[in-house]
Amino acid sequence: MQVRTVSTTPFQDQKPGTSGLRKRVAAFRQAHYLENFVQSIFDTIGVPPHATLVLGGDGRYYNREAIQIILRMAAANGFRRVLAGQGGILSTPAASCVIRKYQTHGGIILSASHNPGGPDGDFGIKYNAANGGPAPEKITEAIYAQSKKIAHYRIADAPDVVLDRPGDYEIGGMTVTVIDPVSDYAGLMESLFDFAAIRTLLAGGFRIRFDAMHAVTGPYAQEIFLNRLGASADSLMNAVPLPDFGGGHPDPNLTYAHELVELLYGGDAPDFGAASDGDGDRNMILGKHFFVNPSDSLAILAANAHLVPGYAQGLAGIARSMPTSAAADRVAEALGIPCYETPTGWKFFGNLMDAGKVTLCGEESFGTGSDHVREKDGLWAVLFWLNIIAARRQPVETIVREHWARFGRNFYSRHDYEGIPLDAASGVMKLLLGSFAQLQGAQFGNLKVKLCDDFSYTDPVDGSVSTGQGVRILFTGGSRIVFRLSGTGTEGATLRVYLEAFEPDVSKHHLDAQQALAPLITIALQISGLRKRTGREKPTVIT
Ligand code: VG1
Ligand code: CO
Repeated sequence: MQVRTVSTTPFQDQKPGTSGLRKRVAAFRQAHYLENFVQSIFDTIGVPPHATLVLGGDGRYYNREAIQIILRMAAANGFRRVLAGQGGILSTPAASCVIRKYQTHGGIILSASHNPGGPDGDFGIKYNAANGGPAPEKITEAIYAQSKKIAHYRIADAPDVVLDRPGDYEIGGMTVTVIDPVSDYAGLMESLFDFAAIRTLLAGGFRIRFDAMHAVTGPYAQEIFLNRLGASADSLMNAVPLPDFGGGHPDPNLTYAHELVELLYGGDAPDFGAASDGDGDRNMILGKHFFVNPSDSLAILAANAHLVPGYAQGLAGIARSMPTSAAADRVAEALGIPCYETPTGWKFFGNLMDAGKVTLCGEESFGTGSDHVREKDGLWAVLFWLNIIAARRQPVETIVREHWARFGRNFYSRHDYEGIPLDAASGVMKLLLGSFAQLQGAQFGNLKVKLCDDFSYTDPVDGSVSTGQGVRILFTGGSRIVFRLSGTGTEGATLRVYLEAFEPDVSKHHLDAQQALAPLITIALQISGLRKRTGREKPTVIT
């Protein structure tokens, strides 16, 4: 094998965000750009003898080219084997599953998740460690530091590997094992959930509709819902992955998954609707004419986990990201288990799961998962819901309303201001950070500020500290407003405003969330001056 050592110069912008490095496709296509980052990963993690790497992506534009480059670099950097998804495909949770099942050294996942794809869209890359989870901050920081001083990368001269048929292929002394991207994952799902009960539910006329949004979950949904659970073919939509996701925005929320939403809110609606994102780690759950807030979803899964075979032995604990509503906290309290509050991003859950401190984790951003893998998992959440419905024999809406009646309702919403100028976004944050003294104890109508701070987190397992994780304005009575800048965008800045109010009174649970949160929305606009600074009258997306 001919290994070339190529001289290169660093790029200054390879800092991983909330979930890996995301840039426009055009940025990744610059000479040496991808190679620099991949070499920085290998230099940081070290490649021990006989190491195996998992490699796959969400199938978006540039996925195949990137995989060929990474295979040649893996061979040149001393990997013994790469497990690659057939066709270059592996959903994020499936990659996590494969890393764990085959006890590999780690994996590289190519995805920009819910960001649009195509030649003018986004591409992304992230490294997951041997536990199957996103590399923790100290590793992503080290990769970034390495990317700023890199001088060479190593790459083998070898022809492309055919990725379209399972089997073993040789490249520069390294074996590439092309695996079926679906079967290990589908097997894991079957081991956790009561497939027989779900099959009976579906056979009895319960109608479901799953929207893969032209992204990676299509083949997984085909195998799990159609082949293994006997759902009818019309249960799936947009199930063929496309490199540009059909021109859409593969983000399962009320705005971007509107095709599914219209069906579920229309006449003769199915009983259950769900969608997943570009790389398969997010989920949206809908009932007939009903939307399940993701924060509520986490709480409801926890409260009903005893009905699901994989979790019937009990939960060790729950973790949620800071902006996620406190609905899960009350369930944890009732179950007598701990609830942890972490910064945004799945990488903060890994240590807690590895240490056996938590079983379920969730984020308000349509992410839920458990310690079965170390990523959030879209189809897992859908199956969890179907298992609960099969056991309780109640519609989605009834399950949610009964939950609120028992635990109280956490009205919740997130308002995103996307693509605003960077200086306007940082101006808003700076203003807020400078107003803590003034806000502390301030009275707004019947809401009184109890505390404001810039959230920081000390990992209870390794003691690492993460600061600057979002401005929190906490009111007496449990209401709060959180302001945060997104760490996954590729253009301008996205300001996220998270709003939450707790309502124990069941006679008010029917209210619309925006209506119930109106006083908080007014306060948020007032104290941040965001309309003036951003020139935006309204958020781009409300979830
Ligand atoms: C967003 C979400 C966060 C999630 C992250 C990755 O991050 O808010 O909860 O973990 O995306 O999800 P940010 O920094 O833009 O708010 V995914 O499906 O893109 O891997
Ligand atoms: Co995702």
